[in-house]
Parts: sequence; structure tokens; C-alpha cells
Amino acid sequence: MMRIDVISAVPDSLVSPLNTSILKRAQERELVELVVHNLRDYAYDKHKQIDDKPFGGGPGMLLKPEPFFECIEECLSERNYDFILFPSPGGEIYNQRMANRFSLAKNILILAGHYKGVDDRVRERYATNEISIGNYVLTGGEIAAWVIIDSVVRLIPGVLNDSESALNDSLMDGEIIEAPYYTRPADYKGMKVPEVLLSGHDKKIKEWKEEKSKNLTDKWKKINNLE
Ligand code: 6GU
Repeated sequence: MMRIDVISAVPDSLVSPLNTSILKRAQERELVELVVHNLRDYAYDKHKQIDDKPFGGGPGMLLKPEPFFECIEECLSERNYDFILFPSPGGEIYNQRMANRFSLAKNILILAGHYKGVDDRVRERYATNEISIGNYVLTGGEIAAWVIIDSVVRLIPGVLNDSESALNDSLMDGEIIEAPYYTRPADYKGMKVPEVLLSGHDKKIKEWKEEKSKNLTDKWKKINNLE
């Protein structure tokens, strides 16, 4: 079974995200084990302080190195990690190819920073991959951790049912956008489902989906300045 550990200063923020819907079901099916560690449990001074002012000045607080080092060393004493991920706006932009690679791992550790960041010695000593989930700024690494976990866990065999299958996803390899989907009613407030989908003509439906997919993929490449 794959195991993913997350270290966070705000572990509560990940409780609902990791225990809802498909991630919840994946854990119940024992296809993945998700464990969130509370950074504060590894602060051994009497005030359990996990943050401090940055050397050299500047606004905000930094997460101190010691609690991270203590927690990471405890994790490492129990298992080896294929990847130790450090979510950061300065990292490599996350994509499906990376999700595919991470989904083959046995153990992953995610170091989720918060506030203004983490003392850089944590990243320097332990991170194998620094990852950004896009060109915008979040308050912390927890949402990025959720994004990474969600995108990785759904690729584990048995997590998705046939109807949810990852095999013909949009973006399976980062290149193809699927045709749109519709369900009943066939006419909603005058907005009609494309006639061909109601026709029962399998070959024509397949051709329509391929054509739509091609057009949407071209449009997607244009609006995202690809190719
Ligand atoms: Cl991984 N962290 C933060 N704080 N902001 C981000 C990000 C990560 N990826 C994009 N923006």
C-alpha cells in the first residue's frame, strides 16, 4: 500500500480534504495510507514555539528548522521515502507527468510550509523535489499538498471505478482535452444536448467526440500559449 506523510503547522486544514470522497474511499479500501503530522508536536521547548523572526529582517515569521528536522527524522527512522516534496511557489510547475511518476512511489513525504515560509535549511537538507502548483501565491503548502495527493492517489490502481477511469482523462499526458459531457434532461431551458449524442449511432458519436476533442485541444493550446 502506498503511504503519504504530510508535515504541517496547520494539520486540521487537511483533515476534511483528505477524508472526503475518493480520497476517503481509497483509504477505506486500503489502497493508500495518508498521515498528517502536527509540526507543533515536535517543538520541544517549553513554549512549543514553531516560528520565529527572519534573520536579516523583513515582515512575517518563519517556521523554525528544529521541529521539521525532528519530525522528518522520526519519519525517516520508520521508512524510506521515494520522494520528499517541498511545495513552494519557487518550485518546478506541477503537471500530469510528475503526478504519474509520483504515483509509482511506495512512500512520499510532503513538507508543507506555512506563514511566510520555512527556514531554508529544511529544504536544503531533505527536499528531493520542490514543487509549485501554479504561478500565483497561496498562504501555505497545505493546498498544494492536497492537490498533489489528489492527483497521485487517483492514479493508484483500484482507486477509481471503471466509470471514473483515469485511462482516458483529459490531460492523460498533458496533451488532450476531452469532448464535453451531458446528461438528462436533453433540453434544459432551451439549451439542447448535441443531437448526435442522442442518435445511438456509435460511429458518429465517436467521430463527434474526436472532432470536439481536437478543437478543444487546439483552443486550449492557444489560450495557454502552448506550441
Ligand atoms: Cl506549493 N505554495 C505556496 N505558498 N504558494 C504557491 C504554491 C505553493 N504553488 C503555487 N503557489
